[in-house]
Amino acid sequence: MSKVLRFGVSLPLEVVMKFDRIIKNKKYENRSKVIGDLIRNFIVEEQWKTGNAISIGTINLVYDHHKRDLLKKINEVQHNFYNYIVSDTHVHLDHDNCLDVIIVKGKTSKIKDIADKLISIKGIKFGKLSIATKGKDLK
Ligand code: NI
Repeated sequence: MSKVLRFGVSLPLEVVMKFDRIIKNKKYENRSKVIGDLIRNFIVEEQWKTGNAISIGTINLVYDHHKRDLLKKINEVQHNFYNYIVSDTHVHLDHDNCLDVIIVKGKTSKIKDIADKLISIKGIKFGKLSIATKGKDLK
């Protein structure tokens, strides 16, 4: 198990009171877990900025499958970057609309590039990239 360091934080009372209300609503048991999560998020976000960190991400795409050439273009982008694509799950939302959840793994800069290429395809109604971390360097 890794060593633990305790440290004090000084904040205005009203900030702490608001913070405590929020963490109570979010079902956290104590401040340490929340502050730890915030610090880990901060570390991961800083790693993304370098673009070199190996990350895992999900790209959500919502589109009308009747749109001309749309499926072909989505497939083309994925085949162009096949070694970064972990999986592609397709959900038929209704008669017209589909959701693709594409899991990608690789350098953060490449993941963002692939997401931009997919989301910018004409006919995509909604597109969003969510990047996570592989968690390897986090305790
Ligand atoms: Ni469908």
